[in-house]
Amino acid sequence: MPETPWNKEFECMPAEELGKFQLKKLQETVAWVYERVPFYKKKFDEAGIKPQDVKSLEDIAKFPFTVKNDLRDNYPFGLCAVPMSEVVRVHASSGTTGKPITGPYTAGDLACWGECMARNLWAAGIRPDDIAQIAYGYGLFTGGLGFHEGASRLGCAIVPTSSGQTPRQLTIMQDFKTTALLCTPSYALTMAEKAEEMGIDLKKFSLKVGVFGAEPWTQAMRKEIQDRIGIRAMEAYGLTELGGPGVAFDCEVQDGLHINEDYYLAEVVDPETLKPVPLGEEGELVFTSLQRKAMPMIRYRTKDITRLRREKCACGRTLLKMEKVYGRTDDMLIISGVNIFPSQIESLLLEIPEVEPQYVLVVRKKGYLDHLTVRVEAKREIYDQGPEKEAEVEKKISEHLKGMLGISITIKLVEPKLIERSEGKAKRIIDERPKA
Ligand code: DLL
Repeated sequence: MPETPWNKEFECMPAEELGKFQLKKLQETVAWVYERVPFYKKKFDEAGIKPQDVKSLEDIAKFPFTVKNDLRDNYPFGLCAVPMSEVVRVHASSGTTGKPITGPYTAGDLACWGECMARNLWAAGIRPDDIAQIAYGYGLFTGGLGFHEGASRLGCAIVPTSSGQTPRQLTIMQDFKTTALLCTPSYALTMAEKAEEMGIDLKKFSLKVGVFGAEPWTQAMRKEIQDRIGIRAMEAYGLTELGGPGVAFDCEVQDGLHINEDYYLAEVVDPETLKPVPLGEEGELVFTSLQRKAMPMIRYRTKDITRLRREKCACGRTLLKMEKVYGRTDDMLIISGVNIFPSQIESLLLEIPEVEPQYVLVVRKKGYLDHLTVRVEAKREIYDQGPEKEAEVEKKISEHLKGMLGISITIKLVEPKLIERSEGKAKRIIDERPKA
């Protein structure tokens, strides 16, 4: 028997009833921003659409999109729909270029965040008697405090270590008998590796579950974490622009992430034509927030690539599912005309027993063409066998990638521990192409 969800009413609501709820919230949200945010008023007026034109959920397609640059242009609080006196917290994402993206919250927004995250943690199997070590970064990043909000709501014991200082994390984990580890998947692997180095067997710890997110990771990486740490590896998805983690989460079935549909209206669009695609087809994920007050988002283009599925999950939840994010439209590499996501390469590397799951992709220009080199760490026993063995493994990987992806990729085996370890989001791509 599946366990009852945190919020059975909404997580198991029949689709028709949920649709009615969403429509009401959508009408309120578009009216809210139209009246309060000049940016949205202008954009809606230009598109010839008024809040009262929203008669069905499909009408969302008539609204203009919002993109990251709109947030940058209105930095820091130009898209805020409430006076500062009602804002109680501001988060921000570092972003790779330019100004950060800000995310203000009202007290009500924080309460909603706590609810969304409590669903996530509960679905992962975390209960009030658990001890949750939050090793996502605390600060402007939404990871640490977002999980904190949810864990407080759920009522488990919080150990707010934040990220970094790995040996100390491990000591605390052992001494406090931590049962749930919350961090990025790449940091979980960094911890596993550190533990192995220190001769510590994490499987003997009290850990039973981890909730990982904030960066793309494959099913193969999930398995690796589960096997190495001896826990169930569960997932969280979200982004600063929509309030951080808590947008979607996976359940015990581990087959797709349930979207908190009473808070977020999801669409998938073709990234080129920007037309909505039918359920089940791949495209860019677009969200409209339905209950946020400080900074609602209308049709925010996430750049994350996935598919949506409406199906009754074996866990009992009726919430729409999104598949694990395959990658982003903007970290998609095009090598010899083939679109490649780092996650595809990761899955293939994890099939090679001679290497560690530590890699970076280096993109360079060779003549007119982009060329990809994968630097991946050899296992110690392979590396110690010397250059001949290395060349043999490089050839093996290169042939494997060529067979699966159809393109030639240079493989460079590197010494164990050479690749910089992640304490937060892993940096997987080094782009050495000249800037246009
Ligand atoms: O990473 C929020 C978060 C914190 C999510 C903790 C989960 C756990 P940003 O820093 O704004 O927010 O980055 C958002 O990270 O558009 C995705 O590309 C990526 N991302 C987040 N979660 C996942 C995931 C947080 N589970 C961007 N799988 C998003 C794949 C993810 N990518």
